[in-house]
Order: sequence, then structure tokens, then C-alpha cells
Amino acid sequence: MSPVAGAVVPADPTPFTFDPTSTALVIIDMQRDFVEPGGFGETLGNDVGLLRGVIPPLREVLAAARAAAMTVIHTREGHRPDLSDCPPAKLNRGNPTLRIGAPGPKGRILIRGEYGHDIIDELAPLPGETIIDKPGKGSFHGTDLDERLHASGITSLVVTGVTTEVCVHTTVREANDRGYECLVLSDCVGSYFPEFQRVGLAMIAAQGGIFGWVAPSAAFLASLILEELPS
Ligand code: C5J
Repeated sequence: MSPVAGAVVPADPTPFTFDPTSTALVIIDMQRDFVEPGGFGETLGNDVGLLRGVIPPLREVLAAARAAAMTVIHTREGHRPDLSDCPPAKLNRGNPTLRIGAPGPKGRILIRGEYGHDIIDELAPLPGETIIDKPGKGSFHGTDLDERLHASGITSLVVTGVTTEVCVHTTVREANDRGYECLVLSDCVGSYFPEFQRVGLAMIAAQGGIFGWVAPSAAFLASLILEELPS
């Protein structure tokens, strides 16, 4: 596939136009600690099954983005083994059965280098794809993501991953403030709370697209396939 400038995705609130050569697919925190039983997400009392529906459509989107030679960015939320980058406010908040840094069934919870901190096998990064290790909810806070995107000439982001109202939302808001155009794929983002999924997506596209655009993955995939057709 050789994409050309100006792919158009029917989206909410208006069509989203993007050039695949200046657009990155961002896959947020598809880590075992969030989407598999026994991880941090489950220790907070969440049903991880609610996030797992994201995996099949996201695999398709990832394959299409790779075929279109788009930039692919994976993020992981987590901390240094000594927790020096984990503020007490984050460490102590909530009531998990296992805290960040505690030994869990998949290694220390949300600690870099541990099995549970890594990305699920189904969406494993390929060599050469960027992995951003982030200490916060947003992908820009405490990372060099902005510098990397600028260096690669990226101006638009197709945003996927978990969870919709936390790390996806924070990242989209951070990106919007930095001038990136963000398309969020509605079936490729997931929440432990169905009502937050619905409202989280509505908030992005509200007020004429206050943070960005929202579309199902099928619309994004069709836009890439249309680019293949001879004019
Ligand atoms: C959370 C995330 N929910 N990736 N992290 O703590 O959204």
C-alpha cells in the first residue's frame, strides 16, 4: 500500500482528513497489568474482560497502519523499580488489594521490566516501533513523545488503547493543547465503566470537536484501503 496525502475518515463531529505520512497510530497502555487477570486493573476491583473487546479491532488497525507504513507508537504506564518517579499521591490513592510496586502474579505491579508491565502478546511492538514509558496518565507528561513526534514530522494522531476516560483522555487533551489533530477510534479504546466509555467519547467530539474526532475503526480502515485504489 502506498498512501497519499488526504485520506478522509467519516467522523464525529466532521470528516477527519489526514496524511498517513504525517500521522502516527498511538496505542495506549495495552499492558498485561491493565487487560489481563491478576494485574493492577483487577486489583482496583475492575472487570478486565471489559477491556479485552478492544484487542481484535485494534489488531486489525495495527496491521493496516503497519502496511501503510504509518508511524506506530506504543505507550506503557509504569514506574522505576525504586518508585522514585511515582508521586505519593498516586501510590497511596485508591484502595487496591495490591499497590504499585507490590509483588503480584505477573511481577511487581506497574514496574518497568516486569512481565505485567509489558504489552500484551497480541499487540507486541515490532522492532523499530517506538515505545514510550510514561509515569503518568498522559503520554506527554514526563516523556519525550512531543520531541519524537516533531522530529518525525507527525502532526496527527490516531489514538487507541486503554482506558478511555483516563490515559486515552489525558493523552488526547495533552496532544490537543500541543496542536496535534487527534482521531480516537471508538471500538479500539476501552473502559472498565460502560458509562465512562460512552461519555468519554462524547466529550472528545462535543462542541465542534473540542479535543478531536471520533470514528469507528472500520471507517479508518476503509480510508486507508481507498488510498490504494487508482484514481
Ligand atoms: C489507568 C490507564 N486507568 N492506562 N491507566 O490507571 O488508563
